[in-house]
Amino acid sequence: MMITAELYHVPLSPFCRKVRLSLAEKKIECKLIEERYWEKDTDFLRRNPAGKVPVLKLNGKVLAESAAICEYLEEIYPEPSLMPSDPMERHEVRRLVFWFDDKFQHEVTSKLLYERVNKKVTGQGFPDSKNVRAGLSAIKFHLDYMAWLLEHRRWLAGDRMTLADFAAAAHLSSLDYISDVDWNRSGAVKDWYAKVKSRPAFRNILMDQVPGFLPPEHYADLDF
Ligand SMILES: N[C@@H](CCC(=O)N[C@@H](CS)C(=O)NCC(=O)O)C(=O)O
Repeated sequence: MMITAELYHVPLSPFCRKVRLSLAEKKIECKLIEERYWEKDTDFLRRNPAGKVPVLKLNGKVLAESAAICEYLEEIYPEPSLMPSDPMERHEVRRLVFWFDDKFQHEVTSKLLYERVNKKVTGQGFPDSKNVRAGLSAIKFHLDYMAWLLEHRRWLAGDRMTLADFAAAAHLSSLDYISDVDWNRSGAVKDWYAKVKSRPAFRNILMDQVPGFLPPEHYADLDF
């Protein structure tokens, strides 16, 4: 059966990027539709009453919440798999997906990306320097934690690439677009990101352009 997929998204949203990566890894072609979620369009709110992106329209079905979307994709398109089969290993993937989408989001992404980009795009004024300082300090702890994980494993959640790697790479790539990741802090994290970044599934994300924000040269460079 032919698959039809449309993703309502914004380019630098890590939640949208995680879904884009899952779709691309599973070779599901998807039409991207930019959604100005802050304008709270009624059609958009009908699709997702939470008023958040991503929203995926897949074969006529409307799906919301990035974790729920990715698990659904995994269930109906199990190959290539982004979840291990062992329950404890699945738990580790989910723990790390939440680590990035909850803790990292709260402590880093919202303090840097939202301050520097979302505020400007949505007309909410200038970055709060206190938040930016807090984000720049917190990202160091997170990079060190990733480095520690990668000392023991080939990928973040174990010896295979999983959804946890996509969740982390989605946040870090959005922050890299605004030059907020110090890749010199850990060779292990840099090598891991080089591996994820060089996957065909990542290509589309490296081509994103956000008007008013120019990415650094290394952003799309596989040999950064
Ligand atoms: N838990 C949601 C979070 C999605 C989210 O916060 N998306 C942001 C853009 S990065 C958004 O749409 N925010 C609008 C709002 O919170 O009203 C998910 O994983 O899908």
